[in-house]
Amino acid sequence: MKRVLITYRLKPEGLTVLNDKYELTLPKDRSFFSREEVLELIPEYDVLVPNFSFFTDKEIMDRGVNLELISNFGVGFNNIDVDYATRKGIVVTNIPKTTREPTAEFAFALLLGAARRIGYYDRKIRTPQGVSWGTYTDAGLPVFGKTLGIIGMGRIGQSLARRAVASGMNIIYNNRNRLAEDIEKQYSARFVSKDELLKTADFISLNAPSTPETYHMIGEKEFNMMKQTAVFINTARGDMVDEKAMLKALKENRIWAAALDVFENEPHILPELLELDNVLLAPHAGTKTLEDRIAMSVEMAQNIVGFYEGTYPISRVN
Ligand code: 8YV
Repeated sequence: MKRVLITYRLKPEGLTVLNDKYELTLPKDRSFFSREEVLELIPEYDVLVPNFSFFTDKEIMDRGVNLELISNFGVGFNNIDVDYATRKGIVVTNIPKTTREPTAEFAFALLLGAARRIGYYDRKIRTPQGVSWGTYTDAGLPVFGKTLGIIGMGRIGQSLARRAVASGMNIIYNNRNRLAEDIEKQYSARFVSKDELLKTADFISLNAPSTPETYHMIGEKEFNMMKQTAVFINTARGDMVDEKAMLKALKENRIWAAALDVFENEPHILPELLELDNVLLAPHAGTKTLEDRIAMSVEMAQNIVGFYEGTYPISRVN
């Protein structure tokens, strides 16, 4: 029986795909195994299931002498040294199907929330001084008729575009490769350079993967290129943005607002960001619904079954 080490508390519905056929170990009384615990256990296991916060590096793979598969619980795999896994002949899989719609939905919720200042209103209305109910209040920004610039037009970017188009937005995008014409047509999306996108978009959403090439791809120079009324949304990975430069841009009102689900040093958030009214914050919650977590668990488990039994197509990243 193949042995599977899961570093976090997975939903039982996901486990039913594996039960009886695989021997599973996962933390029962808390959310995560510590790195030390994984290092201790890993030599006995064939499969490792990390989540985005478990760094699966050389040390883990070298200790995992029986490791054949790393079945990542997430679409992003910047937590895994994929090159090293490839060199060791370890297969790495991810879960692009079930993370697509919830992440796009959350990105759009953040876009609307930041534009219409929902977090700000909610915060203020609860305070003794309250909010202004006056006729002259013009705190928000409309979304209808505005341009959304999507950096990274993969699955999640396209699902975000679909929602934005339905809300009357125009789409421009930048991507490693230009999309096929029929796909562009679906969203009336126009391919532009990154600079043009930064200069002309009213809303800018980051939906690209975190790689060494995309590290700090949005920094001081990029924030300075944006419109003063720009809203920046990040549901991808925190390390793609120079957080200090973003803080400066927000403090100096160089841009209008930011809506953030991810941070450079999660779960640590720059304390000064917490003090700003033009920032909407979430705790890496893009896929945090019970239904989506169950679906993600099943997709992850099917990667394992597919790998060993060939009964499901698997999503390989190497
Ligand atoms: C999850 C994510 O919260 O899929 C990803 O890459 O960042 C999120 O969907 C995470 O993977 C859970 O570990």
